[in-house]
Amino acid sequence: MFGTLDTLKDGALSALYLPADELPAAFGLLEERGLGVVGFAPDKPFSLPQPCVQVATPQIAPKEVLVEVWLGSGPATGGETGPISWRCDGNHLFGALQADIAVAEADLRGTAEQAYGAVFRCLAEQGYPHLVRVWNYFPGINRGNGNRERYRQFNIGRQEAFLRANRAVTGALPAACALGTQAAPLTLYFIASRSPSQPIENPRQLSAYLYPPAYGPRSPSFSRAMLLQSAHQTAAFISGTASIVGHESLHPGDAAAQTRETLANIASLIAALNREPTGVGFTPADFRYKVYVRPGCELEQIEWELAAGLPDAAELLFLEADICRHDLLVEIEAFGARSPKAQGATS
Ligand code: 3EB
Repeated sequence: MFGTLDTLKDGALSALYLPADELPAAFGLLEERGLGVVGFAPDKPFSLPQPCVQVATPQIAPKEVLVEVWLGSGPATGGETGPISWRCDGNHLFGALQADIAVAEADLRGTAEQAYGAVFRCLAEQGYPHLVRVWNYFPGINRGNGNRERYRQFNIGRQEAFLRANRAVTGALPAACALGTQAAPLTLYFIASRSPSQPIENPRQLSAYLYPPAYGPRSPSFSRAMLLQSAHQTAAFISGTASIVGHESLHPGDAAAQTRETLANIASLIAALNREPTGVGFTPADFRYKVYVRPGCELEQIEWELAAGLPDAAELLFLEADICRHDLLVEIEAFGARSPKAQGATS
């Protein structure tokens, strides 16, 4: 059901979800083309040549423990720049950082600013200036009242780092997600590229970087999706997407309705991707989905809505995480790619 090794395309950036116990068998491939490996279990179950990130968002489903593997478009090399370990293939760079938990607990704003500062220095030094996608995780995302809330503090620090690096804080921003964990330090991983990608916004939603001050003194620095073009593929990163229309959270307390609204947002984003001159007729079947579910929230009705709203073969990974607004119960992100041969196809 999940990507297998024989589906790999040369020259493409790809994400695979492998059973954790199949990693040793894939070692040769990972050594050559692996950019990074992401696990969702509490321990680091493997030691590999590339950055290995442990994200403290426990896997809920499927039952088989999976790891997320990013493969580059060709032979990969790696290194470390400050607190970032990275690997790159000449087109894309995958990097990961885990900040010190004590620092993160005391001053999330400062930690976020330092973390993003380290990312930007790494990108400048390695020559991959364009941030395409960032995954952000830290404990207690909803803790703290009003503008002391940790997600809002994170947004201040993140935007401050963009400004200090002379980067735009509207428009050309990476796709992203920001989720709350029960423990573990601020954990961040990202994909950057040598050439720019196309940011895509969702007509159903106000751009997050334009959210009014009611959601915090500094807006979140991300775009709704990124369209990544190369000679070998067109890929799209859909940011964490939730039951937000305009700037308001809808359907508080109703996980099924939130899931339907989120799917409507994703459908609207896919339509927006396809309206781009470089868009390629993406369908929901081209994507692989990660579904974050708030702890204590019933999985069944979310699964039912996804089964009703997505193609039969849709690949879903369910993870437990706090969502960045206390009234949201579910958030869904997606990655998809089409090869030039498939481009324009109607299937
Ligand atoms: C939202 O649409 C829901 O702060 O990086 C989604 C994706 C969300 C990314 C981020 C937050 C982020 O506002 C939350």
